[in-house]
Amino acid sequence: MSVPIPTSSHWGSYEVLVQQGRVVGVRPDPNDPAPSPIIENTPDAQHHPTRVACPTVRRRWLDNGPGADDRRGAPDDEYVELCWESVLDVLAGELERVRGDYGNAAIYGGSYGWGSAGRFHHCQSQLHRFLTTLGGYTGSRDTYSHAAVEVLFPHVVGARGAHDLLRRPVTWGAIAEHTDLIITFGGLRVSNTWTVSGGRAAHIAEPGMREAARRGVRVVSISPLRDDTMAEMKAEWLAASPGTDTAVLLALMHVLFTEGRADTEFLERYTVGADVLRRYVLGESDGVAKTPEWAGALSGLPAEALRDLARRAAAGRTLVNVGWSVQRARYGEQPLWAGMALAACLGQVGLPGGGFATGYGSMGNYGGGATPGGLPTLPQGINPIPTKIPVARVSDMLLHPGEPFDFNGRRQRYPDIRLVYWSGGNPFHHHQDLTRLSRAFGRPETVVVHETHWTATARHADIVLPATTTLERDDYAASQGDVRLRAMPRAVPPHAEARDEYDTFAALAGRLGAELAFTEGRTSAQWLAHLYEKWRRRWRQALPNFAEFWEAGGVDLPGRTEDETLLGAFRADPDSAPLQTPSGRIELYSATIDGFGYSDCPGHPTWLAPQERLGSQRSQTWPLLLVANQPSGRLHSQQDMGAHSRSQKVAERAPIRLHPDDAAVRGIGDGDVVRVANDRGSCLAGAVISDDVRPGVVQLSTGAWYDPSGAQAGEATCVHGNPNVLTADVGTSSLSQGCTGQHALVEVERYAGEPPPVRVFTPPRTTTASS
Ligand code: PGD
Repeated sequence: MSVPIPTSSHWGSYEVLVQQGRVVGVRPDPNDPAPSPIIENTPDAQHHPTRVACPTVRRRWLDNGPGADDRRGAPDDEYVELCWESVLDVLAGELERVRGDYGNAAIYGGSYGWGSAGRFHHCQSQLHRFLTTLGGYTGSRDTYSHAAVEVLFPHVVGARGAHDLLRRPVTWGAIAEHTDLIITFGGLRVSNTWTVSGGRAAHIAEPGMREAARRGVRVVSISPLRDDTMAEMKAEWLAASPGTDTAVLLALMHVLFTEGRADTEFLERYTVGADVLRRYVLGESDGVAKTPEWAGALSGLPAEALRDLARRAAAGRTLVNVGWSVQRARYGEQPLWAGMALAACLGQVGLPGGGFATGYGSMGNYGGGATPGGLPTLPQGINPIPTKIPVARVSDMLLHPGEPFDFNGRRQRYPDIRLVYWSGGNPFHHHQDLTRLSRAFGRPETVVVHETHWTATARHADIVLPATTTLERDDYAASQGDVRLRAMPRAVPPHAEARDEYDTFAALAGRLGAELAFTEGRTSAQWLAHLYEKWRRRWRQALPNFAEFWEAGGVDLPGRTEDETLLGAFRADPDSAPLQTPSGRIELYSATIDGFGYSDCPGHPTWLAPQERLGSQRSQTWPLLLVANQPSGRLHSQQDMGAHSRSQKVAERAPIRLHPDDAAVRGIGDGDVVRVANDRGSCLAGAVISDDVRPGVVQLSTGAWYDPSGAQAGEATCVHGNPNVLTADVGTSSLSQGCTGQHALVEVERYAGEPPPVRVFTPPRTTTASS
């Protein structure tokens, strides 16, 4: 007889069914209107052989001591199991050595990653708090998700406007009520809405989209993938060539300007730089008119369809949405800025259900209301080391210590990192050009990773400490805009010797004379109550105390807002509620950005032709454009061994979708193993032939565990299908330096012969200290 225990995760709240200390099944939360199938991955992942069982140290590091080592990540590497006390002594000694010899800035604790849901056991907060109590660390800033949004929009709509764009977008309810037309670049992908960083009580986006469709909201989806918008929305699919969205947006503005449909009153009152933009769009400043024919030649979309779309956009309430995937590419700032410019030309910014948005269809909480009152949060302290790198520049930092780089108007230098400390992220999933990343991970003297599983990142570490999963510890979860803070009671005992990271850091802090600073004298249980009560005191209205909250299994979040119109106050009165930009207006031309002098991010929305694009010089060698989007089988690389993720694999490998025409000329059939390659690397994948993919485009989602076991035999850089062996490690631009993992030019061929096995789901060779 199994016992249901409620839990929460980045992919929603659900129940795990527990029998004799093991998770044997899952059940959707009855209060979730659209549960995610990703929950089905949990039982396999929870008890998988790749769980890290004991504290381990790489044999070569143990034998040779700290130092650069280009064999980190070698598939035949050996690990040695040590007892907790010994490994903590070793690690504390190493932290002490690095701090003493090089200073705290030599420790990289940027540690990007989603880790797991839960407000207290949040990996990054725990690590940052720990390193801060030791005197600090080099950190990272912004995200792989949307760095271009984070850096660009403070220039365009001010800091508050940029915050609201991400945190307080118009709800799906308001869209259903007010919007006539959504023009969405990158679609509205349902599987992206299954996940929300931090956990989610209920999935609201999918029902929101259905309701909008039912109420007659029309959707035009500009994307290389038909199913980037769910069939029920009956979207018109404009299958643009990837990376040409800015050209399409400029052409839509061209129609508005030339046909007298641009809202000049709005542009005059609420924006600056409209004239600069207009002259550029009309070709007066550069001699190239951005006509629908011009954009049609780049995007492959019929000029008449663009003309018609611009007219329809001007005729009703229109919402322009640019999905985060679109900005996760070279020059990713441009479609965002051009999207805002189009909304401004339509004169609809600040109207209910109209204007500009970035994030519908990108994550599950977007359009679900806001929780401005915040959530219980573990304080991280103030890091005394000011150095922060743009998060996606990690390989550059490790490979080029001391060298300069540009970022958002500043010239900075990369620090000299000697120790990398990672917890709750998988850079060998999330970073681009993994061969280069592997080289970069060879540079530090020591790499430390806390992990639940033997990911590729753990296999690049010298010291690997086993962490408990969310199911093995008490916590509570909610995300931005959520409806309820949910208790997450421990469901099963810790796997083998896995420990809560709080206890690991407390023990390390104890060895380094910082125990009280880290723990403040509290146990985990006391922290949970303390953080909850601290948060509760902020609300005047009666909320249950911690014991009552825990007993009830949750509390509805107070202070939620649902009825806002983005930039509504600014629209109502731009003089009394100006934006926090230099002009107080929407900056369609930014003198600040122009002043940076970046050729890869000029002072107004500009068409810049990316190299990784159909029709580029490079595409003559690598003729197919790979879209490396977010997977629907799992969250990122998490629980890749789970049932739902496995159900999508083809011949054990990640599925790659090809258009029938592209498959036919290459002699590729459904289910074939294929080799996907370019000059950066190659991977094997399983072919799925589908006309949901635009011709010339192939789609291989991220997140298959990186498996370099066949590399030496020349089989492929990754035999399992991780697209980041193919993507370029280059920033969006000098402005944001964001991740550009979405697009890569490749060639695909049938794999001749017997494909090599996928070995990554077998843990690395481990021995005990005495053997
Ligand atoms: P995850 O697989 O979620 O990927 O990159 P991210 O690193 O967040 O990694 C989280 C890790 O945390 C997992 O390995 C998991 O096992 C571990 N973990 C879970 N719980 C715990 C815990 O309690 N303790 C510890 N120590 N570890 C834990 C995601 C990133 O990838 C993101 S956000 C985006 S948007 C990017 N998207 C793309 C893309 O679109 N295209 C490409 N090519 N590349 C991308 N990379 C980026």
